[in-house]
Amino acid sequence: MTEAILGAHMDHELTSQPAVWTRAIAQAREEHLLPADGLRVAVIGCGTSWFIAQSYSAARERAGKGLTDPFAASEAFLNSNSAARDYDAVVAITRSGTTTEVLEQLAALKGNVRTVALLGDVESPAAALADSVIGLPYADEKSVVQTRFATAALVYLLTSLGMDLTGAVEEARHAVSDKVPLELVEAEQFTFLGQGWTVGLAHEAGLKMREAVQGWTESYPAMEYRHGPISIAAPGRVTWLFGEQPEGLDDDMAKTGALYLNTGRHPLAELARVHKVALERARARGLDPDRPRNLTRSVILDVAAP
Ligand code: F1P
Repeated sequence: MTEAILGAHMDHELTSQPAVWTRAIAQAREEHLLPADGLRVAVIGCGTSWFIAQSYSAARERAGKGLTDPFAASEAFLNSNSAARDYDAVVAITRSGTTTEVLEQLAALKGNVRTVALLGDVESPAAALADSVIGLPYADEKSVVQTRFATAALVYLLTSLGMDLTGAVEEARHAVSDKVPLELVEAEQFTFLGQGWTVGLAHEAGLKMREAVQGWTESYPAMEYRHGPISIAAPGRVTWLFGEQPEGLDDDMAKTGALYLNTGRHPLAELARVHKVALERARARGLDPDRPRNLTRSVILDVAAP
């Protein structure tokens, strides 16, 4: 009997990101399904999808397109439970379209606030509950650990804000195929940092390493890092920055002895690189990121129907 290759789905899915992003860019340029500029928007999701919501919200608001707040679906203060919020529209991100907390929010908002669901599975319950659907079925995945759906969703969202991500696609081709150095495979600990829309990417990178590798990871807004968390930095550990570097951080990192990565790659390509590193670290530890410990494709809670 031949042994299954660990993370075979994740491998295929993360490697396909440049091609999938190209489709997402074209789709976003064609469609106009997201809330119009100026509207007050909440963006909800769970797990990976929450971190994508954070990135999009920071980018939309900083692009001057209107107030945009990200929420973990379970902690969202939306119009249904707080009139003061007064959002014009809610965007829900969910690959599976079955995550309980997201479905509960969509059901509560129905008829009150316009909702848009960004989905991998366009036949899912979320599709039936949302007022409109942005479908990325070609980005859906077999691996439990999300890679290309999350990044394709963000590529779609950022393109809708007018960002040109064609350069990121090119850089990602290398990021997903270049060999992973041994020092990254063997490192004891990772901390990810970002600023603005890349803070969500840092959190997502940390979650990926926890899900795929069961590893000790942390993530922070880069300017927060020196307010305590830098004490974790030490030889054999890695601090990895997405995007712009806060002034002087390289000097501060040099004193710690940790490996400091500030590659200058496009932040989306950098996240694809983290996917590749996570896969190689999982394999080196005999772990299968397609079926991570204690995780399922989505979290479906045993609650009364909304
Ligand atoms: C959300 C999610 C994933 C996580 C795990 C459980 O799924 O929290 O981010 O990795 O697989 O489900 P979804 O709502 O985007 O389908």
